[in-house]
Amino acid sequence: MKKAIVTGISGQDGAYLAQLLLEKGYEVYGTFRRTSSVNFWRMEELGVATHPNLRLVEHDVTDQGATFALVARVRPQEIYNLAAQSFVGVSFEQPATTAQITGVGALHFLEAIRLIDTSIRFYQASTSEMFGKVQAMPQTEDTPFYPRSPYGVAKLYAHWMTVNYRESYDMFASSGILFNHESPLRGREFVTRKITDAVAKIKLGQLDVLELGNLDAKRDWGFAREYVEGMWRMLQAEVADTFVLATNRTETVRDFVRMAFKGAGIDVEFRHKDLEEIAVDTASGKTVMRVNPRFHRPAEVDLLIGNAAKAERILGWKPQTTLEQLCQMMVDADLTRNARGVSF
Ligand code: NDP
Ligand code: GDR
Repeated sequence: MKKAIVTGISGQDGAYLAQLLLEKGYEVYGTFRRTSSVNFWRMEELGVATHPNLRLVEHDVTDQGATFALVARVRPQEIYNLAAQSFVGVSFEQPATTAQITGVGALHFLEAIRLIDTSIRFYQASTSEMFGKVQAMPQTEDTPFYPRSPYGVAKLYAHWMTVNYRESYDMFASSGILFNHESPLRGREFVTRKITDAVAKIKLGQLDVLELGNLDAKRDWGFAREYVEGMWRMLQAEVADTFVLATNRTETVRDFVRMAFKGAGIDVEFRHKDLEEIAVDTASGKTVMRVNPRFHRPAEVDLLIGNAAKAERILGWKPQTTLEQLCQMMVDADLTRNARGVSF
């Protein structure tokens, strides 16, 4: 039985990847950090939290000694490093914490592999945030990086260390530059889920108005379940490499707002009021969305659109779910949860 360590098991991708690897017959060592109230709601929703081949292990990626001990004890064939302080907005307030977790955390695993067993395959969760300020469209593995947040800078460090260890020590260390991927398991602070959760609450009469920041930002949004399949394929490939995973379609946050309201049967119109943009329910005339400058970031990534041709050619990976289907899936899940009074 193959063994894999998955860091960040309590997060969106961790839950989907755990499910995928367990289905493939792996023994999964899912790591989570110690908190006063542990929450595995995502794995519970997927029905894998109590799977007999899942071992939940306490571990913090900022602890180098603990990382060595973990790798030496488990001796996995594969390590997927998904743990991160992954919220871009917070990285401006906690840049040093973000650097330690999101940047140096990856180095601890690379060092552990170098010193313990270089045959262990390593996946680093890199991100389109590394492209940051637009240098080319669409973005590919060859597009220059220009990160626009402490999160993006930390991820860039981890990405280059992964490339450097691959080239220096002949290690199988791959980096997946994944564009935004969403799902009903997305954290509620991220914009798509914030929108679908609020739309569901507005539909159910539990909330009046959704407040957002920059509506003009454009993102390439895909479905998380398909993206974790791409991670796994990267570690099954013949050679380690860097791959972009994306849908090659970009839409504004405003478009996603319209789509989500439509998914709940509400038609909205965007207008300006007191210099700020609002969205009005055309049936009731009520304001259901307004811009609050509190949600603007000190620096923004304006436009992301990726080209995953290399992943399709070498890994046979291709996104299947359209943004409309993804949005509807998220709205439906949030309608069900909020109707039951359950909201994660
Ligand atoms: P989440 O924020 O949902 O999950 C992040 C995970 O990291 C959580 O399990 C979190 O634990 C864990 N974590 C945070 N700090 C530590 C720490 N010090 N030690 C151990 N674990 C820690 O992110 P996603 O699942 O969406 O993303 C997975 C990875 O992919 C992340 O690295 C993210 O940056 C990256 N990525 C994500 C993209 C996306 O669109 N989703 C796109 C590109 C890259 P806890 O539950 O305790 O907070
Ligand atoms: P992002 O995702 O920063 O792309 O990082 P997020 O959903 O937070 O923001 C997307 C865009 O929406 C704009 N926006 C808002 N964002 C949030 N969170 N809340 C708001 O109210 C709001 N209003 C407008 C943002 O300014 C931004 O332009 C995600 C994370 O998963 C990273 O870990 C990952 O690396 C990248 O995607 C790819």
